[in-house]
Amino acid sequence: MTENALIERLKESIIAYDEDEARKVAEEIVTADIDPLKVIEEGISSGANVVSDKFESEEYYLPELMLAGEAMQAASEVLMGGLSNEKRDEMEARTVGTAITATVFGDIHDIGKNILSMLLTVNGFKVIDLGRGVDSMEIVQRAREYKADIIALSALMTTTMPSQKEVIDILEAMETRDEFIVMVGGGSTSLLWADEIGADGWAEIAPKAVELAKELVEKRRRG
Ligand code: B12
Repeated sequence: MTENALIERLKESIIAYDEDEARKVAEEIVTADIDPLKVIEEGISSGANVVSDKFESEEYYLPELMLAGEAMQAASEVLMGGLSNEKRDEMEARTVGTAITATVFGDIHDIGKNILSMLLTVNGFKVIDLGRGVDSMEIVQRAREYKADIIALSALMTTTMPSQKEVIDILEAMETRDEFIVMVGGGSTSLLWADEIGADGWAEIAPKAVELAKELVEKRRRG
């Protein structure tokens, strides 16, 4: 089966909320040595968008959304496993910087955040993943505790985006805003939103987020 056909099969398995098939195809993709990052964008994310449209048009309801989420999670775990093995050999153990990652308060969507955490790790960052639905104050406290370079905040819903702003507001109130690079992202966010709340960076997809994270850390070190 060609590369594109496998990616299409993965996308279809997500739309059909078929976790077993999604895992199976992801395993075939890893064996076929296809770039996992391409698969995340063209298979998983584009499948997620179709599921999202079906949810909005009420063709799908919450159970379908949940099953599709499990299929996405299963596939991304297999793909990330493949990626980290491959990258582990290539990359020296080095720390580019320390990053705190979290899905913000009130939001349980963590598939994208988990992908971001994994990509930051294989690109040499020390990552402290605080999980999902994390309280803003806890994020700030942990960032200070670990002397993090980056705070990366994921939000998938319009109702939880304000928690990204809340983290920045707390940093400002504590007069520690300058100590951290704050990056925001996740389905419902945009560059405009990032600018509006005074974040340092935004990216639409995790691989771009990693590039930007590296650039921002580098820039900060140069002063
Ligand atoms: C799967 C899913 C679920 C799963 C989540 C499973 C899990 N463990 O994450 C389940 C079924 C649990 C779920 C629940 C709900 N969901 Co939901 N869900 C989705 C869905 C279909 C896909 C999300 C996803 O994983 N995408 C794939 C990943 C790879 O993409 P991503 O997260 O965007 O991440 C990428 C980038 O954004 C970026 N990125 C991510 N984080 C960060 C951080 C930084 C710093 C940067 C730079 C980049 C970055 O990199 C990632 C990889 O490239 C979306 C639709 C969509 N298209 O987003 C709806 C969606 C987000 N859900 C929605 C809703 C409404 C809900 C519920 C409220 C439903 C309900 N009535 O209960 C609950 C929420 C409960 C809560 N309190 O959080 C709405 C939100 C609407 C809105 N705009 O506010 C959406 C948009 C669906 C819709 N069209 O209505 N959901």
